[in-house]
Amino acid sequence: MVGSALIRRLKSEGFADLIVRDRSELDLREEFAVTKFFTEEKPTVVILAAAKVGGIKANNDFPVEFLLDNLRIQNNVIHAAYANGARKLLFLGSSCIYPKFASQPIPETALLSGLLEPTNEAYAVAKITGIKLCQAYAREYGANFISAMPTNLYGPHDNFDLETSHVVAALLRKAHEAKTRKDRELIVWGSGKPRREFLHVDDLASACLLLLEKYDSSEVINIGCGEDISIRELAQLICDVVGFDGELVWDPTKPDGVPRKLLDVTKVSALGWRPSIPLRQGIVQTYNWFLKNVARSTPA
Ligand code: GFB
Repeated sequence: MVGSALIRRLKSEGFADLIVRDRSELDLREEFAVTKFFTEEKPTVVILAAAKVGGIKANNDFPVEFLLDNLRIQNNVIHAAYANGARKLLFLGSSCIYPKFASQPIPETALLSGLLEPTNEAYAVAKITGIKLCQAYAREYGANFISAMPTNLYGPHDNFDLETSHVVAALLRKAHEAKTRKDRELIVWGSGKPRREFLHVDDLASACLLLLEKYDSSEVINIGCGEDISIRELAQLICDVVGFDGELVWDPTKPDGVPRKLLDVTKVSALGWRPSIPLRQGIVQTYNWFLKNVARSTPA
């Protein structure tokens, strides 16, 4: 999802010399393959968007894979970028790196100031390690390696698998299938009380381009839209967009996760960046993408 948004944006800005590999062409967990790729291609600028990602349930179920795969990917790519003279590297982390009970909105200075949310601690530790590795290359070797922390993302090419997806994709698919089956109920995980900030992936891509052009500090920088909503409000919004009018049924056996993770976006705003896609408009666009690209091929 993030990679395809970055490619769309870079191409629209006229960057023609993009070197792209998908997972089937290059497994970034394999050190030899990554070393060979970087030695051959010697990219000038590297955007590390690849990661093992997932929603709250996937993170909670597979801590080994979330820790090990992401450490392997990060260690391989960040070192190979340095060893092959990359002029700049942008590492993408996540808002889950911040403490469970960080003050809201969360400033970048909150990093490592408290205990993490248990459900995604493995992924958070991997991402914090990636930040620290970039900062170490900057300090020891003067590498221009920067780290950006996006808030919860959604958009085209998201993962719509109901077991491993994030909440927006999951609820869009659930509401669509409930409407198609003429169900009278839709199961939503948790209590509905947690609050989340959602950024369309095309807005993230525009922020990444600005950081590549204007940001050269190894200090972490947040990327978010500056407002959040409760999961209950999100579920109601998605049902309205999809046109499902049944009842929401809450499943307390599923975790709520962190109560809130609204990012302080003062730093990125000071660079002149603003998001441009309001949540409802972004959800409508993502639903239309889902209808064209996923709904037909997925049995309800
Ligand atoms: O998006 P989500 O899976 O990740 O869940 P987090 C957000 C909230 O939505 C949680 C609720 O409170 C979920 O319980 N929710 C309700 C649902 N219904 C559903 C559903 O059908 N599917 C899902 N997935 N959630 C992730 C981290 O936390 O945030 C990742 O685990 C990453 O590592 C990502 O950092 C950005 O926002 O809770």
